[in-house]
Parts: sequence; C-alpha cells; structure tokens
Amino acid sequence: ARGLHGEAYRGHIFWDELFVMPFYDLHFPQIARSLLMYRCRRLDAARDYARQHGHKGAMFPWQSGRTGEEQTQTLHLNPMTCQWGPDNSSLQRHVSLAVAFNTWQYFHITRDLDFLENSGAEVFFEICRFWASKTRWDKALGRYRIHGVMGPDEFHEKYPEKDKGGLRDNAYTNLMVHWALTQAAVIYRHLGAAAKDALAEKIGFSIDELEDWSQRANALNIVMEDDLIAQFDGYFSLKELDWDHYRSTYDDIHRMDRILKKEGKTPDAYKAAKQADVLMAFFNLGEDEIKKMLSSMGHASSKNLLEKNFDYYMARTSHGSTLSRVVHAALAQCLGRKDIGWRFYQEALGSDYTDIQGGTTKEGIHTGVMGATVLMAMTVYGGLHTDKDILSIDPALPGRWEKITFGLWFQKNRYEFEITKNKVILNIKGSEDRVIPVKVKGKTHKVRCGAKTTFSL
Ligand code: IFM
Repeated sequence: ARGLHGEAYRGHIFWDELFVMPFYDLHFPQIARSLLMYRCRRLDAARDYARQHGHKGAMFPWQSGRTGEEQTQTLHLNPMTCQWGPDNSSLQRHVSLAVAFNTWQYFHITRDLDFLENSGAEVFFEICRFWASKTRWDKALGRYRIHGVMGPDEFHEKYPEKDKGGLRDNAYTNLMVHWALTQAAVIYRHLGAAAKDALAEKIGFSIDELEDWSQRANALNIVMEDDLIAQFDGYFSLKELDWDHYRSTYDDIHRMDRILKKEGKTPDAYKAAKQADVLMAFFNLGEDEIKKMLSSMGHASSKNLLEKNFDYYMARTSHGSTLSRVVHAALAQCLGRKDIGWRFYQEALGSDYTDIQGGTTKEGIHTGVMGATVLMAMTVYGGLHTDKDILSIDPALPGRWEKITFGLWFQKNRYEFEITKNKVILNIKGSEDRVIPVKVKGKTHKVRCGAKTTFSL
C-alpha cells in the first residue's frame, strides 16, 4: 500500500496494486510482471489458506508480506476513544479478485503469453476454484450466494445484530466473481495445447470446470431494487445517517466509523461507506460490461444504471480512503459531471502533497492513489481506452490543460501521443509497411507506423 516509502501497515501488501498495476502494464511491463510474480510465488500459501477455511483453490490473504500468509490485524485502535475493538477486515476476500483482474489486464495489455502459460493461468484458475467452492446454492432463492465476506467498504464488517464478521452477497465481490468465472474461458482459449496439457497435469484442470463456473456465474445472487444495486444483502434495511448533522458537528468526518463508535454506535447499522464499493465494479469493468453481466444474471437495468448508483452511493460515502476519490473522479467524468470529477481528481492528486488524511503521509506515500492519478491523466482526460484489442482515444482535456503527451506499450506496439484541445498526433513506432487500426473519437482509422499521423478533434 505504501511501496517502500514508509512503515505504515508494517509494509503489508493489500489489494492496492489494482490501482497501481495498469500504470506499470503500459509503461514498465517487466515491473508489472514482477509485481504479479509476488502473487504467483505465494500461490501455495494461498492454497493452504483456502484449505484452512474449508475451500478449494487459492485464497489470497487481505494483508500479506514475505511468506504470503495472512497478516491482517484482528484488533483495531480507535484513536478517538483510545479503545481497541475487533477488526474483521481479513474477510475482504475480494483481494483474490484483484489478483485475477490484474493477471488478465497484464496479459491483455502486454500479450506476455509466456507469463500466462507458465504462471498466470494457474493462479487465475485456482482463484476461480476458490470462488466456485465458496458459492452456496440457496434452494429457496434458486441462486448461488456468497456468505461471510466484506467488500472494499471497511465500515461494514458484519450485520449489526450479529457477533460474527461477514456479510452476504457483497455486490462488488459477486460481480467480480461473475467476471472471473466467465473470463476463465477467455484465458483458456489463449493457452497453447502444451500449456493446456501442463495445467491438466499439474492442477487437474479440465474444460468441464469452465462449464460449471459459467453456470455458477450466471446464477449468482445480486440484490437490486429499481436499478440500485445493494452493497450487500440487507443493506437497504440499514438506517440513514444524518450527514448534515455530522458535518456540522465534526471538522472531519472521513472516519465516520470512529465517530460513530465514539458515540456508542456501530457503522454496521448505517448506510455510510468509507469508500467506493458498488461503484468499484463500474470503475473496474465499465457500465456496459456491468449491464451485460447483470443481464446474464437475469437482471434488467435501465440506461441510467451508473448514474443512479453513483448519486445514491456518493451521497452515502465519507471517503475515508484515498482510493475512493479516484473511483468517484473517473465515474463522474464518465457521466459528464466534469466539475465533480475534477474536484475529486484534485483532492486525489493532493493526497500526499497536502496529507489529506491528517498525518498518514509521513508513514509512506499512498501508492494506489498515486498510480491511479497518473493513469487517469491518460485515460480519463487523455481519453485512452485499452479494454479492447484496438486502442481507442477520445480526449476530454480539462479546462486548464493545453497539451498532454505520453507514450505507452500496448500489445507489443509502442504508441506515442500528443494531444491538444483540437488535435491528436499519434506516432506508432515500427516499420512503415505496417498498418495498425486505432479508434479516434469512435471512428476506426488504419494508422501507418513509423510516422506522425494527425487527427483533428
Ligand atoms: O487497501 C486499502 C483499503 O482499501 C483501505 N484501507 C487502507 C488499505 C491500504 O491502503
């Protein structure tokens, strides 16, 4: 979470590389690969961890260090009361989904087949196995459910009336599980025959598993009401928080959990989130993909799915993590809410310059927000999209930016962009006899390598 800059969290590794990796995928693929190898080398520890909890496959720990074992604290100090309380955050099993997502993204951007065949696919499939074994069939509901997890929002650790940690059907988790269990077939198709045989030999993987995963993925439970995706099953029955009251009573309400506990209440009982949770799924996959996934899970959604969820959850989030601001900045821009997006982006950029979390920077910079803000200059404002096999660019430079230039590697080609308010200049390195399709403002152009091509905007 803090790179090598300081000792916060005792140097532990969480899921923050989800926000950091795309920067390295595009600019320094060897570093990206080595970050992924940190996980691959700890696959056996993740397998043991899954076994200890009665599951199959590999379950990566929420916080890990050298050995790959779970290092998450089980007690948490509330500095407002100087009291220790239980900490269930190790139930953030979604960390494994970040590993799977990063594995796919790295391969998609770099086309490093050697990595996929020798390490990545095994990790990906073992993560899928874990999630498949964690799904439980609910006969009455006619759906698979996932129990006992926490989403990225760390204010909700359990149901208020229960002692045991964990929630049912966290939407971010279930959507990402759907994504992973479905994406496994795509990964499998990329493998050569020898790699497929090797996986069959090494982990007993067979194509039948893909069929089982796809069936579970489509029958996963997502709780929805009129387009609103419930953060977890039971979320809509929680109490509303009086945000105006807390804003006027406290100078800083980012850590609403600590304030509520100081008042003898529990954040578990309120519709109040520390950071983006449902919205994280949109941040990772985009609105169109979420709609497609919901539809294959039997949910109709309207045109305004993202907008409705954005407004609903933004009004109920205190941004107690720097990661929340980048998610809100990116999604606000997608919705054309440029002012809101820019405000979140500015705050995110200032995270360590102005130490917005009141003293945490001295323990190390926040690598997640740093990686994401650099990337967003290219993606959110430069308008770069790398999710398909054709690179696409549709810039939306903010008011004061006159020009942005950047280079990147994508599927083994080197692209160099110079973007102003009214033009894009692209130079794809390589010999002049090569032509590569690129989308500019939604239109596909065949771009000749080895020379600059200018597009008017
Ligand atoms: O991984 C994050 C988490 O999402 C919010 N709390 C801090 C962790 C480390 O940065």
